[in-house]
Amino acid sequence: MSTSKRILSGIKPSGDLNIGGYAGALSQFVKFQHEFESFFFVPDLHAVTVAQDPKELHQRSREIAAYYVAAGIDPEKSTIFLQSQVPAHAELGWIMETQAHFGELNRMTQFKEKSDGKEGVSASLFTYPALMASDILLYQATHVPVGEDQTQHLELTRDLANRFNSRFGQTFIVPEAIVQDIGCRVMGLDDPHKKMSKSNPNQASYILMLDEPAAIRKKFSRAVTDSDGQVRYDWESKPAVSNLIELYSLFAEVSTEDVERRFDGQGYGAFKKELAEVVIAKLQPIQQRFHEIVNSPELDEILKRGARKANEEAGKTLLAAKKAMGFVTFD
Ligand code: ATP
Ligand code: LTN
Repeated sequence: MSTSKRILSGIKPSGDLNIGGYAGALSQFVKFQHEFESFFFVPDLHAVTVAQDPKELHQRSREIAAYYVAAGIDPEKSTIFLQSQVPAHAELGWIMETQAHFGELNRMTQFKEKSDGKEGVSASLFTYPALMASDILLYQATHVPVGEDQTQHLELTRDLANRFNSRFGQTFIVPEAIVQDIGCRVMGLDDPHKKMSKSNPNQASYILMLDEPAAIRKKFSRAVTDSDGQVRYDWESKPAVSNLIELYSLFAEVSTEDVERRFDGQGYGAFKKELAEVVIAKLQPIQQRFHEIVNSPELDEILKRGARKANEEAGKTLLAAKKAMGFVTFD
């Protein structure tokens, strides 16, 4: 079993990526690839737990992979692949369902939020965290960089790994979540109490990775603030401004104290204008590379190579897990 430091993470191809996903996930992937052996995948099997249009799913899956490369993940160093091209995910996912308790799955807040008030909720939306555990455990990941909303799923993954190991013998590494302080929970521009999310019907509440500069300037100029006029980082009393400070800090790669100092006494107008410019500056090269690669044979090659490597790695763990459980295997 591998003991080196490894990360695995992914972004669902279920909608247009916004800068919350960039802050909480993608920018972290880019940073950590140098420190860890890395696996970045597109959880397309997770996306279909809610209905997806086949054409859109197809295109969005390519898009997420293209964002990985465009944002700076080096496909020579990291493995980039599509979940549906590695059958072991579904197979270990089933095994994880046999280990997960109904009550545990029933406590997952993401399930509650996504199923609340909906008709025809799929069984897979309920068992989703078991598949997520399989994604992580198959690669013996030691660390999983995610936004704050995924920490509950990570806790369950740890519980399932421990449960399996104690029932059947040491098989899986028990992974740790990495949730960084800044940007792990980017809030909507219209409401600092709601996560920035593409499911919000108010389009001004989020900035998409592919938004044009004019749209970005407009959305930031309309972002809610408060009435005291000071650029001060204080989530308790100034959540809307603190959210913008975190975004500035993340996109300009400076500390939140630096942001406070820079805009001391300047008011929100100047701050928001410059925030829009730092976000535009960071997104522009990513957008350009994204458009070059998204429908290219280069991306196909990266994904094919990634699938080969991922199948190899995942196959080893799956076999070990099946043997440990007593399935007859011939190898
Ligand atoms: P949905 O809003 O449809 O549930 P999502 O954006 O939460 O989707 P993904 O696109 O798979 O789901 O998210 C990818 C990663 O980005 C996850 O690690 C998630 O925690 C992180 N993330 C998503 N939104 C935010 C946000 N507003 N702030 C910080 N991190 C986020
Ligand atoms: N559940 C995550 C997406 C996801 C994931 C994973 C993230 C599926 N499998 C494995 C990290 C590791 C989400 O909703 N954002």
